[in-house]
Amino acid sequence: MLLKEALARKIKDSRGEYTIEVKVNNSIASSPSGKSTGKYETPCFHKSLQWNIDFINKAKFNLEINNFNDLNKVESFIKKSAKLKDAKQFGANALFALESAILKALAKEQKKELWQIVSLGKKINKIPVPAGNAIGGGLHSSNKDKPSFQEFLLIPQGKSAKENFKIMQEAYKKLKNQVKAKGKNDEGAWQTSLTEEEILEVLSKFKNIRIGIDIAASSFYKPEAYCYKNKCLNSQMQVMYLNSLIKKYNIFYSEDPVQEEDFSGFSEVVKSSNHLVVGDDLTATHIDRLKKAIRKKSINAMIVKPNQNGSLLELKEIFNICRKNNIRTILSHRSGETMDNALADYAVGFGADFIKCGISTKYREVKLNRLVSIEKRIKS
Ligand code: 2PG
Ligand code: MG
Repeated sequence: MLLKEALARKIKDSRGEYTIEVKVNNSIASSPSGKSTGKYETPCFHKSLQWNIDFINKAKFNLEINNFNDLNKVESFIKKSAKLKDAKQFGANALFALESAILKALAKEQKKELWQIVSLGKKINKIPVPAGNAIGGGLHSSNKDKPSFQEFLLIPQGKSAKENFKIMQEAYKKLKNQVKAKGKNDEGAWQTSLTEEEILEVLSKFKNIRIGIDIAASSFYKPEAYCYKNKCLNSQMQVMYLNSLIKKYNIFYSEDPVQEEDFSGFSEVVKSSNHLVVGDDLTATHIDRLKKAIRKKSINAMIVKPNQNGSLLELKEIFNICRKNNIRTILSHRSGETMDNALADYAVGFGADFIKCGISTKYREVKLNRLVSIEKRIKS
């Protein structure tokens, strides 16, 4: 495929904030945006959203793109023409939307699916398991008496993506009354006044569902202490408190249990439990942070967010490093989402173990539906 030009424009995300959409030939891709953003995330845009839009609209690419690895040419072009040391300085949202639109156009031209382009034709042998946010607190929720933990995730144990989607949806519906829901939050998860323990108590009654939590601990870490509604805990107490919850409620997955600078605190959680200890703000989808977390044995699972990095080539490398080091991978949406469903293609194509993309609202359902249709295609 000869990539001549791309068209960029601004669109609104699910939170009503502006983000970037890029069109290559007739293929469209866009980037989401986060609210509980990690300190180490790549900035979304270079100088501003408008600067990136103007740059893309004026660029004369003239690049021959025939497979996933040819994104190298795109990144070199950007570095040279925007005079950057690293393509990521272009801004993660802008780079991701551009690369994603290029791959979608390539897929269309080669009459393939996006996930086939991403996997470079390798045989796909697994469909990622969804981890769906059902109940929310922290920065994503607006009710005053919300829990401090940001997300309570349902990790279904069905035999297929289709069954898993159904299990999550049914549980999500039941939860509305069980947690006395006060509307939905940014990710379509129920808002509630119940405490962390009361929510875990409810979740532990479901069969076929394992419990995940995104503590997003940096968001309530006031210098030196984790401050909840009714208590402040130092780092050691935070680890002890979490370990007691993990044990009592048989928690399968905990994301960002301590704040994003605390590699040793993460290691303590890994040492003292045998569940998935997931880095998100800690690792911020960056290779160097991942390598440090591996050296320090801080995690055994990692969140990968395309727009926390921007480069799909680096994302591929991250998946390779994780595989070699036995780190489970979770490809994740953001709290501000678009209708782009490519997250499912990337999760399948890169071979992610899990996909975190919510349960409810059209922005989340579109990704789960895409996962189900990819599964159907692979099985047929
Ligand atoms: C997270 C994400 C997605 P945000 O912390 O894992 O759920 O939130 O997009 O606000 O960073
Ligand atoms: Mg997180």
